[in-house]
Amino acid sequence: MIKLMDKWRITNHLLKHSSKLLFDRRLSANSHNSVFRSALECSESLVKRGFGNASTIRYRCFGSEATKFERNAAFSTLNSEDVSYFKELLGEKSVIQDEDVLLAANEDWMRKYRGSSKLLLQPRTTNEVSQILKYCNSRLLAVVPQGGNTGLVGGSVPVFDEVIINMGSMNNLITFDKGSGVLVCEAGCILENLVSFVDDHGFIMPLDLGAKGSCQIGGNVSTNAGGLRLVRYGSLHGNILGLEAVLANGDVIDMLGTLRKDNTGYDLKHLFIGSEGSLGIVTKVSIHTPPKLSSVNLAFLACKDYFSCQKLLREAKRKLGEILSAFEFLDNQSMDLVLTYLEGVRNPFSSSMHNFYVLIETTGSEESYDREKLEAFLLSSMEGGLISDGVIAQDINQASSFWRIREGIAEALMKAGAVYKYDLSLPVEKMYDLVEKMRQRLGETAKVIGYGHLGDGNLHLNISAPRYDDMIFAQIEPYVYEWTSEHRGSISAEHGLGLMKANKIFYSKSPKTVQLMSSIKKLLDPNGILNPYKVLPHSLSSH
Ligand code: FAD
Ligand code: 2HG
Ligand code: ZN
Repeated sequence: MIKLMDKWRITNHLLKHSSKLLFDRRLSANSHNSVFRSALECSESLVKRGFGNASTIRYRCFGSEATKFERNAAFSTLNSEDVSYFKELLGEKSVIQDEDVLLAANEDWMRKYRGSSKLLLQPRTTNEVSQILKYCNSRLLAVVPQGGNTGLVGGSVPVFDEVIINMGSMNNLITFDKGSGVLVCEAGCILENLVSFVDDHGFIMPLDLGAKGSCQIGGNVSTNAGGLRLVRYGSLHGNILGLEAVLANGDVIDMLGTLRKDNTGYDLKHLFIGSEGSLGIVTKVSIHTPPKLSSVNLAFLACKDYFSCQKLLREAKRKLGEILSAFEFLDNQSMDLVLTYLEGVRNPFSSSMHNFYVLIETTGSEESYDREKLEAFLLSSMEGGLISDGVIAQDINQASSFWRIREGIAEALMKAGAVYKYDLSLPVEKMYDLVEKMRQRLGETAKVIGYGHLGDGNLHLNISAPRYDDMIFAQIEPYVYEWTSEHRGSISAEHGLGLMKANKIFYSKSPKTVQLMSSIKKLLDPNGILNPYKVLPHSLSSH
């Protein structure tokens, strides 16, 4: 699907490559998939840490303070009758007690959080999910809904012995309207498969993220995942037209509408978007997919300082407006990490002396118009000194290699050792001050790297150290949350609160808001069996 290529007329030596290819992200998606798999493989080598088992009543996790709290004593413990019930309901094959499978499902992608569940269930229908939850609720068995298990806040794995309800077997497409682009599918569909499917029909998914090869649309909806295209298509609160969810008592709530407009009272689907499996299990979703446009360009640019990145963003929003589809940034330290730890990744620039890098993607329908716009923008940005070097992807491979640098940072961090991960919304002007402050605080003890979705004001602050260390941790928290709160930011821009930040919610939400959230939780899940210990502070969620 590689399309025509035109000469980029600007001869300015700063932009070294003067041509570009229109490219198709589906191809690059395939390469990301293998990138992602290798990330999982690489994490195999990380040292295993033993913590969090059902016989003890403490749970310790790295990356947030060494949290100690008790298993909710109101919950029952799984017995053989429960297992027999599930086997009768789902069939033997969908009731998993195999130790190796459980080991993987008990542990998150970063290998920071580990539970000790003894049972994983794989429902195939909404009715099965409903029967499972009805039974668990009556027995007071706690559960954790699990999608692709790529979450980064410890939300997708059990804390103690919760039953894992894995949604991977609910992976059917239900309908696709080729006129409106409305896709209705089951929650366990893998994002990348949906990307390919709609692409074949001339549409694109309105979200894209590095974990696309494993994450599921139900997981995306439940975390309200942001990713690389939010700057263009907005959040899932806008793109999800409807969903079906099963409540803790087994009631199936059908909100699977496909309309763009529906103001018939409270729009309850929004409660399930971003609630991280704490209010219900999402079983089906209806999503609006925009038409795929023919003209896509990707520029990898170098900037001398953060101020230039900021200014470039302002200019891009003004001058590229309707064709801007991604605006991502990474600092020099992020680039170093990727070059050091990922095989086959090359710096697009011969000099490695740049302080910041920006990826700008444009997507439009009129090749010559889009090209002229981008050229004019890059030219004026160079003349204005905002860009110190730049390269435009010449073909699909080059475009993939640029995205590989940006999307590979999380994987490189995993390879580098221990990582403290923060996902913050901040005013763009202030964002990088925090990275610098953290560098001052940590000195030589750890590497501080900053990158993220600059176009959305979303910083991914990561602190990388050879091993987890309480002294390092004490320099990071609570400072990072206090600073974010002082600057009226959010302590979770897109990853959610999960277990990591359940007790930190007050940094971003007022007590009354949290109280109302807790009342909603109690209304929908009075026994608190759905993803306990996550999202809400433990003081409010314990029974
Ligand atoms: P899981 O990790 O399995 O679950 C996440 C949460 O949702 C858990 O609380 C779980 O209980 C709940 N859940 C899952 N499925 C359901 C369901 N059907 N019903 C109810 N609750 C459910 N995130 C971003 O926002 N933007 C990014 O750019 C991004 N990039 C990433 C890159 C990499 C390499 C990795 C590893 C992760 C990235 N993430 C990103 C985080 C993660 O991929 C997203 O949060 C994703 O949406 C999680 O989907 P999942 O299917 O893996 O869900
Ligand atoms: C990304 O944008 C993901 O690459 C991961 O959200 C962020 O690793 C992180 O901190
Ligand atoms: Zn991100």
